[in-house]
Amino acid sequence: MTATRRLEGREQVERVAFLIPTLNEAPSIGLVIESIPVAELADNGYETAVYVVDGRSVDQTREIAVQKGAQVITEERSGKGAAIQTAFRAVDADYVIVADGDNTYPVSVATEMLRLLQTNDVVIGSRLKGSIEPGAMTRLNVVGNILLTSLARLLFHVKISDVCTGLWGYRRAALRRLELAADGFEIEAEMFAECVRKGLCIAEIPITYRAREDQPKLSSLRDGAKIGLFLLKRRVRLAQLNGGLSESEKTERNERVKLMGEETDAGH
Ligand SMILES: Nc1nc2c(ncn2[C@@H]2O[C@H](COP(=O)(O)OP(=O)(O)O)[C@@H](O)[C@H]2O)c(=O)[nH]1
Ligand SMILES: [Mg+2]
Repeated sequence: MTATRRLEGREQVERVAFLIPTLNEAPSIGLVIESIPVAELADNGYETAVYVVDGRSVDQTREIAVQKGAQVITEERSGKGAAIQTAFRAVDADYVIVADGDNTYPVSVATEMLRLLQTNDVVIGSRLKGSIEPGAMTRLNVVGNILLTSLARLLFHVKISDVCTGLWGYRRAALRRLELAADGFEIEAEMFAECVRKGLCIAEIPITYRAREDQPKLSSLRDGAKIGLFLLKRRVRLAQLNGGLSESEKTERNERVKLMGEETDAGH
């Protein structure tokens, strides 16, 4: 899977690591790994490594992951956030893509994500700017996601369109700047709040969200409320650090989020 990438006249290998948190995802983990566009990435000069960050799965998740060529990292503490933090510490790559293991997110867009990461620090796959397959999300979850995203925009003055997405891509330097502590499903809200706090530039790709085969671990009301409260707390902490924002600072923040197709001139 070694490839070279021509950068500024030099041949250079760049590595992309996929991190997939799993808890009993045997029906889907194989499909997720298979749909990573390894050959397309190699054509574009990227070497790919896949890490499945497994909680205490009691099904065949780990065995299937190994069969499909992934490395398995075990995080015995429960929670998606704990798994992601452990993986961020364990893995060193030029780019890191995080995607759920239930095959609801299209990891096939990875090449496009990497293109956007040439001029942005972070890229997310946006379901709310893209589409949601029939049956992929309950009405309650659609409303919850819209409400949490509106809350995030209102509190942080950043035009994000899907704060709870499970598809994130990072440049190495951006990832290293995040200080994360959330163990559960608040992890996306925390990654977002940290991106804002560190002034990182976020690009968005509209994606199609697919239905999962079985039941999610997330409880809509309990986890939704926790995520909302988490955003509020992080906003208060940011206000304590920064004081109030001027109108020009609010505009500047909003301009840090770019939807694919818009001009991305963040420059690095
Ligand atoms: N390692 C680990 N992964 C988890 C845990 N809870 C959920 N996940 C994974 O996190 C991803 C998102 O979980 P899911 O239940 O689909 O939540 P939703 O998509 O936000 O409704 C899936 O790949 C899960 O397998 C956990 O406690 N540990
Ligand atoms: Mg899911």
